[in-house]
Amino acid sequence: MSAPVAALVGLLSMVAGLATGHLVGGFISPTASPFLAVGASAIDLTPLWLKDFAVRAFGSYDKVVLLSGMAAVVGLIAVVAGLISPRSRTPGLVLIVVLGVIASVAVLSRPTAGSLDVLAPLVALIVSAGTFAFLHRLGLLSQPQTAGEVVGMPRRTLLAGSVAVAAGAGIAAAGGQLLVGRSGLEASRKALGRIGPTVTAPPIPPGADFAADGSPTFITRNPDFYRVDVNLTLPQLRTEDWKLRIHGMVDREVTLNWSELTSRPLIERAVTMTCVSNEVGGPYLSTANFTGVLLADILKEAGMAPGADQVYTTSVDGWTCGTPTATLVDPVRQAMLVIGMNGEPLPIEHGFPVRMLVPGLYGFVSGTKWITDMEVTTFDAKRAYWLQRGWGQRAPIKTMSRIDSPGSFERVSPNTPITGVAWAQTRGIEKVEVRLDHGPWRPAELSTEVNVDTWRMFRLRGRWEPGAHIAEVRATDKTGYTQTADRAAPIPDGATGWHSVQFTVQ
Ligand SMILES: Nc1nc2c(c(=O)[nH]1)N[C@H]1C(S)=C(S)[C@@H](COP(=O)(O)O)O[C@H]1N2
Ligand SMILES: [Mo]
Repeated sequence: MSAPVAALVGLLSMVAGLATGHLVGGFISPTASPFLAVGASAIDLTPLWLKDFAVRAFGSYDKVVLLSGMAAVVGLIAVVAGLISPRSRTPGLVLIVVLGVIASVAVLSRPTAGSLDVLAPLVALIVSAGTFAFLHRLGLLSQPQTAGEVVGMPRRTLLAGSVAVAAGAGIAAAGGQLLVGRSGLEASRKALGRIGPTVTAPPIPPGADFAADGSPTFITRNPDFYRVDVNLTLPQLRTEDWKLRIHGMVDREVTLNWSELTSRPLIERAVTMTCVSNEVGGPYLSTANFTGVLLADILKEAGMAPGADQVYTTSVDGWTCGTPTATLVDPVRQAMLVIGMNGEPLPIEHGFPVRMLVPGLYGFVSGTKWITDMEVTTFDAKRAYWLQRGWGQRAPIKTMSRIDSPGSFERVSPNTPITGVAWAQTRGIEKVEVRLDHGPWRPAELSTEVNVDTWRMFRLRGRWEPGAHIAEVRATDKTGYTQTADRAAPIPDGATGWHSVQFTVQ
């Protein structure tokens, strides 16, 4: 058959298979979807330099980019499957079987995989192969028998067959997508109602931000809170099924279920979380009132052995994180197992039903979402997910600051204040200075401090000359340390350097 027809046959068969697999995955578990499972495996296998490049180039769109890239690669292979089968369908079928096996391995190697999950890639394989055989036959029949002769009927049949396959695939994919994002878990999360702590956080004072002048609001709304994780699909973990096992170098193992955890004293605290991947001036930091149980109390009950220096935590989907034991029992820092965020149950994308939070540490060494396992161990014995991929072992949050207004290359009026945020969790912000056009540093006004584990806003008022300007900012924390101009990349343990913004006064 002709190349375009062969390519179409290959492409449609692949789409039909993947869409049906996605639908079956929707019924079993999102990670059973062959397409999503291959994507998730790709994330885990991506070499560091590529991951780094993807985050830098595409920011939080890296997952969309990954899925589109995968679609392009799979599409290309599908076209090849068609092109290598101009007469016999065998070469194409062999290629489809190879892909089916790869998808099955990807599905079964997901940490949360159940044995039923393999049904999704199997169905995908059968549908793909069946569609290929069917369309291939129609394709052959529709070809001119001898030069110049066109066979009318079968060509129309090929067209009808193709349209039917495409429509069926579309419906299956859409159905799968609906099921993958099904609202069952969201409903049971909502049913928990407001999370009422035993000890509520003090109200946020009115002077805690300069939002009216362009700083972020002190509390970040849950939907606006930055999100960073390696997940293509969100773990669907119900409170009834949640359990946390604390074991390893302990005097006695402790296992907690949801009601055991939530019947303990619940404290609420405002904390600013930060991601180590945040570039100078970047968006990966947010603040919320977090409600949870003090980890120090739970770890005291378990009794940690003196030689233990790492608490190695695992989420339900197998992501791991290593946290220094000392930071978890520090009475000042108040590390928590978090169940509530701004009065609501933890949103699913932020770790529902339970996550870890350690003020002062970047999220990758402290913020385990969907947490189910806690092993008391040593840094020598176990290496966590990001440590295996070149990031640091111990990562306290660095003293940093960011200008939020004026925005980059914004045109503003002469009396526009320069505002932004500074953060130095556990130490607190002492001073923020701003300078214009490399002139002298000028102390900025600071917002009311809420606690040392949260960000603090700054504002510099003035009348700026018309024309182009560059503003720079640097913060000093309460230990007396002032940010230096030395630029460091986020990897391995956090970016450094002054944030600067160019703007024009009209
Ligand atoms: N299970 C799991 N927990 C995780 C991650 C992850 O990929 N998987 N990412 C961590 C990182 S790098 C950060 S910065 C914080 C971000 O938390 P947030 O998405 O709630 O802001 O979660 C941490 N916890
Ligand atoms: Mo992070």
